[in-house]
Parts: sequence; C-alpha cells; structure tokens
Amino acid sequence: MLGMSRREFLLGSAGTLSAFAGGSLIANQANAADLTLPIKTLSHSLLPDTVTDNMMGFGTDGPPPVLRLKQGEAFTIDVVNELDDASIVHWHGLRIDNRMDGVPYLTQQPIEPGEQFRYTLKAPDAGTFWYHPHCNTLEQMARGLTGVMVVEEAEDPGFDQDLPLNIRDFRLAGDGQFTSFFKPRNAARGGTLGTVSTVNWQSEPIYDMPAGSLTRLRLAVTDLTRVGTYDLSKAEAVVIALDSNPLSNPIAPEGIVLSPGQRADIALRVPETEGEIVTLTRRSAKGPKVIAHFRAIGTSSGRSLSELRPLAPNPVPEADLANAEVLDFVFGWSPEGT
Ligand SMILES: [Cu+2]
Repeated sequence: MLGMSRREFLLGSAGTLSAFAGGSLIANQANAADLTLPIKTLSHSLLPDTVTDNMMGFGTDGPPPVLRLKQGEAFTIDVVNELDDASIVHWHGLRIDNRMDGVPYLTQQPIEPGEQFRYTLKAPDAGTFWYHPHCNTLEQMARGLTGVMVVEEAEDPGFDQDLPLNIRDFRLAGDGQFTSFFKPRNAARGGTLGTVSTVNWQSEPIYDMPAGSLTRLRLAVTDLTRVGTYDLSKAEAVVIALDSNPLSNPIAPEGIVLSPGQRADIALRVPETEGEIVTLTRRSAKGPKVIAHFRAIGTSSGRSLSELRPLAPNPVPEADLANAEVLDFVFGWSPEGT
C-alpha cells in the first residue's frame, strides 16, 4: 500500500466509513481532516490456509496504511476508535506539538471506544517514522497496530520507487490464532519473541521492480521485542539514513542492527538483468533468515546510485553539552522484579 492518497484511502476503507454515513462521527466536508484513520478489529490471513482472528488494524482489512506527510506541511488525521478498548496514537520519532504526541493522561485523554480525536501533525524532519497506540500497548501492538509513516523531503532525492518495509513478528500458534503475548520467563531474558516473521504482513514477500532502477527501501522494525542484525548482501546499495537522520557518510548495508522502533533507509540500485534477485536477511543462530526478496523485471533503465541527490540534514538542534546538567540514575534488575 504505497503512497496512498486521501482519496484512495477513503475508497479503500469505504466499508468502514459507510457505517457512519449520516452519523455524527464524520465532520462536514468543510471541516474534514486530510485523513480519517479508524482503529478496528479484523481477520486476516497471515499464514497460508489459516485466518487469524482478533487482529487490530488502522482503516483497512490489511496491514496498516503507509501514511505520507510532506516535510513542514500540516496534515490532519481523525483517529476514530472502533475498538472496545481505549486507544491513542503516538507518532514515533516526529518532533511535533506536544499536544499531538499521543501519550495518555500526559498530552491528552485516551480516545474511548466510539470516540475520535483529531491530530494535526507538522513534521519539521523528513524520513522514515512509524505510528502505534500508547494504550494497552503490548496487546494492541501485538495484534497488529504498528504502521509506517513517511515524511517526504521538501526536495525530491530522485528515486524511481519508494518501498516501506514494516518488519515485525506475530505470536501465533499452529492454528494461526494469537498465543500469549508475554511470558515472564522470556521477558526476563531476550523478550517474548513472535513466531511468524512478516514484512507488510506477508512472509518472505518478493517485490518486483524495474531492472536498473533506483529504489528507496525504508526498513522500519515495528516489532515489540526482537533485536535483529540485517544484511542486504551482494547488492549495489548504501544505507542513507538511520532513525530518520540522514547519514553524511552512507555506509554499507551489512550488519545493520535494528531494535524495536528503529529504521534504516537504504538506496538500492536494482540489478541490471531481469530475474536477478537481491535478498534482505536477518542473522540467526541457524543462519541467515530471509526477510524479503527484490527481483529485477524488464529491460534495464540504466540508472546509477550517483544520480541520487544527498538527503539534506534535518534541522535538529545541536546538544549543548557544555551546559548540560549531570543526573545519576541507578538501573537494577532481579528475576523477582525487586
Ligand atoms: Cu514509539
């Protein structure tokens, strides 16, 4: 679901919106937000031949839509809570008006079932971000509520395609239904890991792209737990941004460590020859695990990574370390939680 416009989004979620036709939840046109984003339950096939019930999503019957903003331009989103549970949306990484930050009781009250809240987002920084609830976070995120958000640069860097990759696991039993989201024993170690690895809610997807073209891969790890080391081996590619911060010196796309919430933007030059495949993998004890494939199709468009304009630095203030205050924190841990 790339680059969805407001119109496409509304069409895509017409079934949801029609439930409110003539009701009071949707404001009149003059007052309409740029986007209406319902939070809802749904069923979806994550594993072959099974349907996972009691999933949660944003607006559609599939993975959460990629939300696209333009750097420095205000964008309004009406979040409509159709769950039986209170919720809220936090826009992870965006430096925005604190009242729009989506933290329950601190910046706003939770959005109760049947209620809605209008967020006005004006992002000063461009890059790859993500969004998720901040109420009953473990469960709501585990059921699917993690989406990718893109803030487009004021100046187009010159890619042919832009492909956000929402990388996360789901904790499913063999029958495709959710199993316990949290085990104290696991939580005291590396975390309660998922059982099914997905990209954009698919297992090991293959993305076709024109041979010899330039693609911006936006890796966003929206998992709850897993820390991974990613490789895009044997590819003509460079990492151009980490956590939405452009790198002044791009690095090789090998050994990229991403923990939950982290993002990496990779500029990929799609292979020259039709049928050639580049594979994104994650390291594991059993060897590299496939995350996604990128396959060249058609005749080469003959582009080169050197044609890309470097990303402009975001207007992030420099930390004034000379005048910093020192605070001592003591971190402790025991299996009993004492
Ligand atoms: Cu977050």
